[in-house]
Amino acid sequence: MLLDLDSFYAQCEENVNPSLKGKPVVVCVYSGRTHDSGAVSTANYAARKYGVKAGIPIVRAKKILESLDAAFVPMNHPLYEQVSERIMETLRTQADAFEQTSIDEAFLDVSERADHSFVSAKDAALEIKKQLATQENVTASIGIGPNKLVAKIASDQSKPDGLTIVKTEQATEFLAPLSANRIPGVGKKAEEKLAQLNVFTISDLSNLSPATLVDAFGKSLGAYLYRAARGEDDEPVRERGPPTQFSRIATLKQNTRDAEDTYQLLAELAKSVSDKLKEQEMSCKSVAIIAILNDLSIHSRSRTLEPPTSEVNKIEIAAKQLTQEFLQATPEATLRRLGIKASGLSKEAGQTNMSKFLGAQ
Ligand code: TTP
Ligand code: CA
Repeated sequence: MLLDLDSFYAQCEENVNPSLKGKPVVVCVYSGRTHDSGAVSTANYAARKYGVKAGIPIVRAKKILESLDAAFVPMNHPLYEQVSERIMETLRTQADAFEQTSIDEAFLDVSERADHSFVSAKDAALEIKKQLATQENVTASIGIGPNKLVAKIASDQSKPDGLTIVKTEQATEFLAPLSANRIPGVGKKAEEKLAQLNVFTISDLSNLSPATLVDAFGKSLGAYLYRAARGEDDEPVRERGPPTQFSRIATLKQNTRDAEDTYQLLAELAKSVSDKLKEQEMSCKSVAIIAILNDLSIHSRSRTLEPPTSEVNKIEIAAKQLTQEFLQATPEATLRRLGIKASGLSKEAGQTNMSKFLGAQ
């Protein structure tokens, strides 16, 4: 399964500022040179309808949307990172193997838990969509296929909020009419070369011999394209590098600005984060709370723990203190959701083994 969040930065902005809902929203990277100079980072689907998309100048986007009540918002990367981290953390728990490929995209191998059934995989995808909608109020487009290549191409088939399932025996038929540039790795240059060979669709590509492809693209890319045209791919879904943080987040029973109202939830979140650290035999150097207020703004406060720890009590105490301090320092804040993030992770190496060893004596 490949999951790709729809117009990701724009959805994050809409959730922080619900007055944007329904309007064309354009997320802008201002270069700072003149008032409007810079480029569009992304636009929601209401703006895309008119041709506004990533990469075009802000000035052009403003012209296109001139007569509409469009919103132009500056890029707020820390916000998108926080939302992404929370979503990825949830998704990771839904897969046998998980591979995040960008801030808003991930592969989930669900083969085992779906019992190798595409019907069960579809149910899993619908469940994930529902969870994303209720927990984060975002939509995603999902592709399901027999391998990463087909899942990725399928995820691009229907957007936004799409779900495209391509079973093993449907793969070649599904791919045949699609433009060859839908194959990941086929950029402008490869596309031009393919056009010279009279190749426009994946079906055209599948008619080229291995020798022709290797001649044109070299051994590695040539062989890849030969297999891709047939829907063949055996790259495993795998976690990239060790995790750098664990976070857990939940909604309070009711909005509050009384620290004591949050203690039970913080205790549960601390337990969950601590369990995860222990399971991975890791400790954290830093604990943060993530506070989402009733206006949906996101705030975070962190503290260093010396020495690094995975102990539930230490994490819980730090989180409670951070929450108290945050509420005291922010009189207008009313909490809606609360999370705990453990970061600065390291393997609990020699020391634990030594204490285990001493404990066993
Ligand atoms: P994408 O997944 O490519 O785009 P998207 O999520 O906005 O839209 P889609 O519904 O088509 O998936 O990229 C993810 C985020 O990366 C996007 O929200 C903004 C950022 N981005 C840029 O800042 N500049 C770019 O040129 C692109 C393509 C993306
Ligand atoms: Ca996306």
